[in-house]
Amino acid sequence: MPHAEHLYGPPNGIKLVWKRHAGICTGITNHTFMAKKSTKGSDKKTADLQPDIETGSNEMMTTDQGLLINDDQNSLKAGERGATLLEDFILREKITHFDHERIPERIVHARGSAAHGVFRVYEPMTKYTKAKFLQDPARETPVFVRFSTVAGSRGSTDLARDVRGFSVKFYTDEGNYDLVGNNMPVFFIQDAMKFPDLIHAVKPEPHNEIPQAASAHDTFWDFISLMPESTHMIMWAMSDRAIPRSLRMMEGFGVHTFRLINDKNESFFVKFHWKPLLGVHSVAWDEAQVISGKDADFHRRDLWEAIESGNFPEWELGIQVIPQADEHKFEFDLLDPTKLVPEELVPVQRIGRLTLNRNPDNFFAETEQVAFHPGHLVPGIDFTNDPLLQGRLFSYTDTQLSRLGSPNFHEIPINRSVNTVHNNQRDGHMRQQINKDITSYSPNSIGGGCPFQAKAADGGFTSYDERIDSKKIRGRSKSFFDHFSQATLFYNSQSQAEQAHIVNALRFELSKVTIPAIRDRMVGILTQVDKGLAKQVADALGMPVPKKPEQPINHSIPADGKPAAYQPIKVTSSIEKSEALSMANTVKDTIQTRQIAVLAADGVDEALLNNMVKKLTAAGAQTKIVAPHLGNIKGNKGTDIMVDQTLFNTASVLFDAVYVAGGTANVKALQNDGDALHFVNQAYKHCKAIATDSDAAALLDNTYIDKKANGVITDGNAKNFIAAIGMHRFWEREQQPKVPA
Ligand code: HDE
Repeated sequence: MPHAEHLYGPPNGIKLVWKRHAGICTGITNHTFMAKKSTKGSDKKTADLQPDIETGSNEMMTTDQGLLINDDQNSLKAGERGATLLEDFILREKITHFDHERIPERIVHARGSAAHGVFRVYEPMTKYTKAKFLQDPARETPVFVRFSTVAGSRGSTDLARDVRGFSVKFYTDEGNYDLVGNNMPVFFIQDAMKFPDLIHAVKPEPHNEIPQAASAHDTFWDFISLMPESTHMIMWAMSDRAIPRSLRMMEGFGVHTFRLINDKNESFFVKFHWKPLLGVHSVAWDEAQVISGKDADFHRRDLWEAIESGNFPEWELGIQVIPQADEHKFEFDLLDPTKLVPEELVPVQRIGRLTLNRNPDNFFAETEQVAFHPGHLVPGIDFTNDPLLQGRLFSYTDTQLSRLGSPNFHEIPINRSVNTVHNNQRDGHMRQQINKDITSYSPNSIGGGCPFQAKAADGGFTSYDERIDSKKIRGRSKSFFDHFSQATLFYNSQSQAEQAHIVNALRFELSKVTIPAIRDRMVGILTQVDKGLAKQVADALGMPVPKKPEQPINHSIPADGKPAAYQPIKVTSSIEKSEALSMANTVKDTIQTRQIAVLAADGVDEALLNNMVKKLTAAGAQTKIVAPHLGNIKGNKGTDIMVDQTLFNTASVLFDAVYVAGGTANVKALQNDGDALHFVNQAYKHCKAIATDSDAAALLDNTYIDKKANGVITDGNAKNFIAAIGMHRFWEREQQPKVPA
């Protein structure tokens, strides 16, 4: 046994460094989420409440039954070269566990990233709701937030053109409250009955499972072109909102109209919003496609790194409150999830702040096993009859049963309520709780009647006593028949550049459709939104705008009618434009957490480089030295400067802006380096801020860059560069002759 000592500890010379909990085995604790105070960076030391089994420095490897393992390198064999013995229970335990490591991925929203954090309300919301977590500004409510794409599978790219999920689990003292929303305020369909159809249409086609995480294919547009109620959502999905710069720079929306209920049992309709403090920003479509190849984890990495470096992402919770009496005041139906309530009609009140301050410790245990449900409510919040929401109330528990495999999914640490759970639910797969009482029924006398029901005054949940008095019907209200006016409102509210991006997205997607009749129907629908939009799309598809567009058939049945096709209508919107719908009006005065590439080679002017890096860092940005090789480069004064990334292993699309430092030898090297030229060309193509020191401006002569264009700074002025980065992008550059790569 020449290597025997290796089996009993680390090989000589290798010092084991345990990541955390050195010397302590925490075992499985009862709860994960007691508020963890966190200042800067990760607060792993306080993670002593974590529900994972940690390895201490003196601990030995065991089987799942706790038996110490003597040899984890070799299976048990009949002789040195013999067959493996069935008797080897240690091998079988290990392989069996491995074979069952995967659980079914979510049918939608499979690709996700999450973080822990806290929520705090600014003022008591007593006027509108009795929900306790919305009363006390001194109280921090722990949260777990999961972001996701919808269509792709678990390993798909972050940068797919898609809706983003934005799910928040509040661990309140009154039980878990889940706000399971999206980054767009409306949805494709009005009735839950159509959800499986929508998802079947957008998922990869069943014969060849192509394309992954993309809506640009026949079945999706076939369905959409026959579902005029999707038109408003399609405008959002084709806009830049579908390709966010960062999960930290997205809005969130509850989508449906919910209810707030106060302690006098008064009900208010409410729309929920999340407003990111860094503003709402997106990337260019060409950029998104390149990022998908260069770094498919772009959003996941960005979220993780921001939290690790102490740059905690923040959002304000906004509410639009509509008194019960105003239910029918609008030209749209509040129960119709294809409509938003323009902020001009009902302003958004910002009532609290969400801060994400801790990364999960284990992706599977937390991000994968978290189970959201729009039906996880607390007293003071309730549903409306939105038919999409009503269908969701069934779906989410049902899906957890197949995904997590047991009705005990609420006992998985990430899903546990901080309020102690007492009820008569018992047993089932993987039950964790050991109930010691003999009564699992109510009423009982043996158990003293426990657990008791809670009075409403003591926090017992009561549903809002909405009056319902009607016939059973399959159909929908005529107030749901307008499918185009808010699609037009959205399009009209966009800046010129944003409109151009919608046109291009539709051109891209529809050009991937192989069946001409589908393209015809879609362009026909677009004529209902805006004639100019339809014409521009049709031109790129090489087809005429249908003279008499095929009237889209609405398949829903009027509540009072027969099951015959009828035409959707377009009502006149009471406003023509809504500022809040355009990202052009977002926050543009901060460069916090922006990633800046500093291109440099041997001979770089150290003074200029240091000065720029210092100023960018002071303004909150993060700089990376990108050079032709790894290791160090030599500055013009002979100093070794450490390189972060190379022109070969990174790319311009992974940065927000580029700075090219001065220095004669440096400029000469970069000027003749194809990768460096490609780097700045691409930054220019994607309309990013570019700065050079005065002598380094010569490098731009070898590129497609117009030195006079907006956002191009050629005198090394840091102040102007910082202001330009804050603008996010200079989309007007897209009008100029295009950069080829
Ligand atoms: Fe979901 N949705 N959904 N959805 N949804 C799921 O639940 C469903 C809808 C949303 O990070 C599933 O646990 C139906 C609207 C998010 O874990 C499933 C309908 C909105 C997430 C499901 C909708 C959403 C989901 C899949 C139409 C925005 C990810 C896995 C009636 C308001 C949650 C799961 C996470 C996940 C069903 C429509 C948001 C299958 C039937 C509208 C953010 O239950």
